[in-house]
Amino acid sequence: MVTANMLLMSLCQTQEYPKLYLNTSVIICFYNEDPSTLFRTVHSVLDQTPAELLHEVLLVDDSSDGELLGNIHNEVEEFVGKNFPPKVQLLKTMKREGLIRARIFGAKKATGQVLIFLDSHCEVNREWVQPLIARIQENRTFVVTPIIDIINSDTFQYTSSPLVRGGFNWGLHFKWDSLPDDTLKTNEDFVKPILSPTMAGGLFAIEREYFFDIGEYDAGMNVWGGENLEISFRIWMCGGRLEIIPCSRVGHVFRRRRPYGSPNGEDTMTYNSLRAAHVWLDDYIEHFFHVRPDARHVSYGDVGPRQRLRRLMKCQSFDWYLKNVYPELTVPGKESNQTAKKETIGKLQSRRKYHKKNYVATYQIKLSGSRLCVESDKEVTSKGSTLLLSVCSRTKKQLWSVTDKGEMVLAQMLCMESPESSKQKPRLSKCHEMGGLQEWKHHDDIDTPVYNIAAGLCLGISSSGIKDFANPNLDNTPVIMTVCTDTSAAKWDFVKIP
Ligand code: UD2
Ligand code: MN
Repeated sequence: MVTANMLLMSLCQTQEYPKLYLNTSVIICFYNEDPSTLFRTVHSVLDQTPAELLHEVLLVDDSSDGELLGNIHNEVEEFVGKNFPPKVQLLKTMKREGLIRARIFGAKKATGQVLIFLDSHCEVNREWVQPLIARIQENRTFVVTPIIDIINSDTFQYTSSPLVRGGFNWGLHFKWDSLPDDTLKTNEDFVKPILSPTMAGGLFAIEREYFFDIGEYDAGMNVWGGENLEISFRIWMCGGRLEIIPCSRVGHVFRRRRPYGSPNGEDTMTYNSLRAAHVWLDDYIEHFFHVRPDARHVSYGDVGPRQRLRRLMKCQSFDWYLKNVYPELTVPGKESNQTAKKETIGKLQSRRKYHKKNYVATYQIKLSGSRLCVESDKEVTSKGSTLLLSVCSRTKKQLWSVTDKGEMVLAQMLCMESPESSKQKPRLSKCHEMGGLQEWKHHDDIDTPVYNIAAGLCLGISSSGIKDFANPNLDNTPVIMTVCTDTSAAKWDFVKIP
């Protein structure tokens, strides 16, 4: 089976771009980053970007003060002077500003025509920059992001991410959403820009003057969090457009823990989200307070200048944004017609097609490097069964048939279903044919993560046993759902049963 990502790679290789005439300033802010990781990021940019398109790389030290890592600034300064060409420059803020003001600081020093922001722990992939610049050349109000691939924080192993887009929930947390139905119909659809309601935040390209025209960032935001939704709302509501460009890929180290806090222990995510909400959400702010009652009386500084900016630019309402850009978001109390309709159709279809599944192949799902397979803890007909690891054998309880919709059906009876949060375990459930928690992404060979987009989680085993795959005590270990970058997320071999 050709996976979506293999298809994408071959399609991207044959893409042709127009003559590229905009050059770029790559801006990398860092605070207490391990210098070797920062250098790795810079090396990848120098190696993978055509020199004529790379005007400069600005490293912005946000006044790092890490004790564990020694004097980071001096170390970076010395290394940059010795090992990098003059177009790599090191800058430093006067005091710790947080990533939002550090990025504004970098942007103001930049002189390239396109700004590209990267986190300080990335690895850009082949031909990453061309598709981004090409798109901005078409229209300066397009703000574009690469697909963010995953670099494992323990091994630095690089894994490609599935095609998803950015959304958020009413707690104003960013989340990944699967693409709307019918987005990917033809081969060309796989390489075309994907409209995205929001961006993850760290990695994007924007024409330099446009960045300032639409109000850079809210400089009143502190340290970390929320600025990604704020700039996303602003771009869409004030006449721009946010896209993911599938042929541009950049790996990012997803860490279990950030190596810093905020200076006064302040919850900057809430503070910043409140600022964004008061400027952009109009009456919809009540939905935020509904899930965050604690935030209603938290102070958020002065947002007057940002509200004036919104008026000055004559931006659209949040209602417009929800209707036109993100109709998929459920507004509490207003079940959208679209979802209601989809559900009815879905139910009808599942009744009609229940016995006519398109099976692609049947597999045992083996924990990589072990002799243990995923098995149901009860009979294959038993709804609600949880899953555990057991020595691989050709019992019905271990035979998973994969359908063309990404379902994994045990003994062609019940579907593996992910819970919504990692607090619960995956279980066997009646197949409903509507994707969601029953839709899984994986490669059909060895060493693959098994990802559930709807849950945003991966199949794993409880972390106690994972380091020692040969350990026979892993027998009977429960299978769980876990954050994909966590050590308890496992790699699996899909062993095809002829
Ligand atoms: C994500 C974004 C990140 C940012 C954040 C929300 C991706 C891949 N990453 O979190 O870019 O949008 O969401 O705010 O989309 N930094 C400073 N000063 C500080 C703190 C951080 O310069 O006071 C730097 C840090 O070294 C890094 C960047 O800002 O290069 C982003 O920080 P992060 O990697 O801790 O954020 P991340 O990836 O968890
Ligand atoms: Mn990061």
